[in-house]
Parts: sequence; structure tokens; C-alpha cells
Amino acid sequence: MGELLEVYEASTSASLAQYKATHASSISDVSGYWSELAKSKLTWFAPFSEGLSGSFEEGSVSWFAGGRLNFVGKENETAIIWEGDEPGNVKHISFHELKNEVCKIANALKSAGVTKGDVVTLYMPMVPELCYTMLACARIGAIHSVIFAGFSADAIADRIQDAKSKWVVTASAGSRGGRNLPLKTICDAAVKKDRCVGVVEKVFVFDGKGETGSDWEVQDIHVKMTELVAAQRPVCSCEWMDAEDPLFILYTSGSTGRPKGLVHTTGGYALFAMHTTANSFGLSQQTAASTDGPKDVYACVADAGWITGHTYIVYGPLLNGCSTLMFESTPMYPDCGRYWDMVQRHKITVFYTAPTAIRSLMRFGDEAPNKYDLSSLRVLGTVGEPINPAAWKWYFDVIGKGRCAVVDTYWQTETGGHVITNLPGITPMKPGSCTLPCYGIEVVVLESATGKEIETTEAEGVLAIKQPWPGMARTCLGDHQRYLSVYMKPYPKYYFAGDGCRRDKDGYIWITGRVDDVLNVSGHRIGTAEVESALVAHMAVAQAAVVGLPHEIKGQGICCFTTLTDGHTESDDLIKELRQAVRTQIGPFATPDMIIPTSALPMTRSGKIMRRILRKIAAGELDSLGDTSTLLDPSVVDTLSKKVEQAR
Ligand code: 6R9
Repeated sequence: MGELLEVYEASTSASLAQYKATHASSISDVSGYWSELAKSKLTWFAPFSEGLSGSFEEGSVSWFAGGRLNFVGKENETAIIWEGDEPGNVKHISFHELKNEVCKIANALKSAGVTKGDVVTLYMPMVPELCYTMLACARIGAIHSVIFAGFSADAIADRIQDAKSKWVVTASAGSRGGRNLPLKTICDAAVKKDRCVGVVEKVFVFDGKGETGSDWEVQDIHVKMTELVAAQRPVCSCEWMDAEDPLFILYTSGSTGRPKGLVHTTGGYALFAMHTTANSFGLSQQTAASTDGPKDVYACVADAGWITGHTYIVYGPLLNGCSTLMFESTPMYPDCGRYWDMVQRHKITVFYTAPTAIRSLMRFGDEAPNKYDLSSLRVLGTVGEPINPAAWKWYFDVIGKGRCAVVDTYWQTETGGHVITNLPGITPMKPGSCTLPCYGIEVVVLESATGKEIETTEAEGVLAIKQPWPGMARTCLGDHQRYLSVYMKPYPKYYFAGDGCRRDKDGYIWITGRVDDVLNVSGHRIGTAEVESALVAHMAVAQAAVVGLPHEIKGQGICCFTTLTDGHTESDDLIKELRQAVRTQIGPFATPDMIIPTSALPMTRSGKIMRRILRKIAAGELDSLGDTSTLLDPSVVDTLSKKVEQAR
């Protein structure tokens, strides 16, 4: 991705110099900076005694120790604007209604035996009940573990087992893009697997739209949630949580096959979600506490099943007292104007989506966005992967009409919220760069081989963070060693993000992508090892090597090379079966783009698969293969590139 020379100046008087001064003072005393904010922004039942304690190295970071809190909201303003799958199927839910619904669900969960510290797995469509249930868990101190509704029964079962989750909440069905999502059927299949039998005590099933899926056959496990909730009182006192008590876990892919459950805390995460939402989208003056002046209509159209939804649909906006839009459908339903139709109907001011969605809409041209009134827009956000300058410019020109800031927010499931982004009206923008660190975040670039901090402004290496911040994940559920070895040990004294980056002469950060075996497909993180293990579980597959493939819309596609076991031969049917195997083990969003059965993979003499070479072959970059002298049999390169050519 080439750097564009243009710099888009910010449009207000707030200056870059001011940002730099605030940032410098925030990182000179991170403990003081975040403690002041925690005192002024959150409501504490018991005050905390200490800001930051602990260190990256020991994996003992703790924020606001001893403080006790839960979240208390406002009353009459709109909290959630829910836009259903069919355009115009809209509900407005006030903070008052939200609190009532949350309390009723909290009581329902309690009546069934859910207690503080229990993990509650949520496998839900994008309906208000998902948000209510997350907050109901928070209210009673239960730990929610939301699983994206695109995951398969196998993937759900793995996560239930890993978290020893006794409780599962789902809906009979959902709908997305006019299609039925048989969530209860998928959940039932997960819960019936051996590894979940004896773990799961109850499956709470909300009435959903569409078909009810399988029968209510397992009566002692299933609870008709809509009925149970209706019977509850809308009052439920909240559990006063320690700042460091877990708020939720969220599974994400790493470079080994097993997804890891990252643990986020109550106090630190809440503050970080609240603060970054207000700052990155410029909400602070308009919504927080003040009742006059124009209100933002804030819309993050991600799925609540990923971290973006947790922080920037649910916790961030609601903690700021800002209304939040929940979008059940897809950008293509019923046509490619859906987002812009929503912007016009709801007068959306802040719109937050992913580069993959922008690229797929851009293909259809300017006609759809030009049909709608987009003048309410003020800030456009992007997240999930680097945005290519062409897509950035389309977003800026055609959607924002050249008047809106485009905030390119870099962060991760692990960071809890934004760590690098421009601030609207403050940071001059460069298309494709996530620009400068957020307040309170000290970003450094390290030499990848030595771990040495690069002191010059212009730098190229791996991205790391030098001081703890409140929103960081504290551990991997049940496996603190893994947490240490993935994030804290690769570069001692630093948090290692797993991304490569370049810093330009102005100190702007350009993310160059993952430096581990994690793919980013349409903004979804997928570990190559997860796909490989799904493939080798098939009896026809002897060996599998999965690499990323440049993809125009998705950013990266999935390319799988497999050798076959004796007695199996290549065929279109086999390729179909293997594709299906990945969908069954992980979910449809991980469907491979290319499967190449082969008699041999490029191996080193010592028996290692050379993925570096496979990545080049998949990308068709044969002129930059690099050193191939360690290859056992150089002729495989030719054979495989011919096959890739044919498969394209
Ligand atoms: C929020 C989220 C994290 C990975 C991250 C990086 C990539 C996210 C980005 C970006 C360039 C941005 N990433 N935002 N790369 N520019 N603005 O996506 O979390 O699913 O955990 O993925 O996504 O590679 O390491 P998650």
C-alpha cells in the first residue's frame, strides 16, 4: 500500500500542538492521568486506593484496585435505536426502558441460579435482548462470553467447554439479510456434544423471529426466556464489583489452533471504553452529561459478537449517555444503499464501519449514496484492518462530501479500545495511516529481531506499547502462561501487539499487517492453525498449510494447500467437502477462497513447511520468492503456482 502524499488538514482551531502536549503529559504519568478520569467519569460505590499497579512482565497489571463500582445510567433519553433486518423496522429504547429490561433479565438469570463470577455464553442475533443480556450479566456480576452468530456448533462447544460455562443464552432464530438464522438449532447441536454434556445446566431461549428451529425436546435444559423475563420485576439491585473483577471474556484467534478467552475488567475497561468513544468520535461536548445542544446520533454497524460491538456499540456509547444504533442487517440488504438510507432516516452523525464494507459498496459506484441526504454526518470511522487509500478517499469524498473527519482507529480485542487513531478536528489525516497514539497510550516501534526500541522518528518494525493502560485484557481465561508468552514475553517490558508497522517522518503510524499466523479476512481474525486443524480432521487430508491471499474486497482471503492421505485423489467433490469441513468446524465466515490439493508442499530439508514461499505462490509473486536454497525439492514451486493459476 503506497503512502499518499496528501495530508488532510483538520478543520477546527484545536491544534495538533495541543494534542501533542496533552499526549505527552498523559504518558508522563499514566497512573495519574487515568486516575483523574476514573474519579470524574465513573460512579464509585467505594473509592479506589491506587491507580496503576503491577507490570507487563509479571502479567500483574491492575487499575483502580480496591474501588467498587457498577454502571448506573440516565433515564428518559434514547439509549438504543434498533434497526431490524427489514428497513424501517425500528425500535427506540430509552435509558429508562433499558434499565427495566436489564433488571428483568438480571432477575430471570438469578432466579435460575446464575451468580456472580459465572460465565454466561451468549449466542444471539443482533436484537436489543443481546445488549440487555450483556448488561444484565454486568449488573449481577456474571461474566458474559458473546459468541459471534456466524460461528458453528463446534466452535460454540469449544468455547463453552473452555470457559466451563454453565449458562447459555440464545434465541429461537434470527434473521439477517432476509435469511433465517437457526440459532437455537445450532446451539442445541453444540450443547449436545460430549464436551458440553454435564457442563451446561440451562439454555435460555428468547423468542426470535422466523422459525423456532428444533423442538423443545430437552425440557430440563431449555428455559423459555421471554416468558421467564415477563414474570420478573423491573428492579434488581446491582452487585458492587471490584474494579479488577472480570466484566466479560471474548474469544479471539491467535497463532495456535485454540482460540483464547481474553478477560476484560470492570473498572479499567469501562473507563477506557467510555473515554475513547468520547474522544475518538468527538462526542464529549455534545452528549456527556449535557442536555442542551445538538445530540449525536451514533452508529457503529459492526456485530456485537466482536470486540468492536462490545466497546463501540454497547459499553462506550451507553456509558457516555449517548444513544447507540444496533443494526441487525447487512450493508447489501435489500440493496447497496442500506447504510445511506439509514443515515438519512435516523440523521446519523457518527458512522463507524470496516474497510471491507466500504470496498464492497464502492464497487457499486456513487449512485446509491448520492440518492440519500447524508448531510447529518460529522465523523466517519473505520476499523479492523488497514484501509487502502482508494477506499479512504471514496469514504471521505462520496460519503463525507469532503466535510467529515475519517477516523482510522487501530486497536485489538486485547486492547479493549482504540490505541491509535486521529482525533476529529484535531489530527491532520493521511489516507491509510491510523496516525497518532491515543491519550495515555505510549506506542513504540521495535526492531523485530532484537526488540530494540527505534528512537528515530522514521522507523519500521513491530508495534508495541510501553506502559499499561486501563482497557488492556488482563489474562487469557484459565491460561495465564499463554497470555504472558503471546503478549509479554516476546519483547520483555513491552506489550507486543502482533502487528508490523512503519512510522513516517511526522510520527504517523502505518500498520503493515500481522506478523504472526493470524489472517484478517473482512476484518475477522482467523488463525491459520484453526483452519489447518479443521482440514486435517478430514480423513482425506494428510497435511495442511494455510496462508493469506490478497483479496480485493476482503483484504485477505484464505488459501489452503493440502496433501492427501493414501487412497484419496483430487476432485471437485473433495474440494467441496474440505470447504464444508472448515465451515462446520469454525463457521461460514472462515470459508476458504482456494483449496489446492497437492502431492507435495515446499519443505525445508529439516522437514518444516515453508509458509513464506506458499504466501508468495498464493499471491502470484514468483519474482520475489526470496531464498529458496533450503527447499528440499524446488520443483514444487512451479507445480503449485500452476495449480494456483488454474484455481483463480
Ligand atoms: C478492533 C479489531 C485486531 C487486528 C489488529 C490489526 C487489525 C484493526 C486496524 C487494523 C490497521 C486499523 N486492525 N484495526 N489494522 N488499521 N485501523 O479489529 O480487533 O478483531 O482483535 O483484530 O486487526 O492487525 O491486530 P481484532
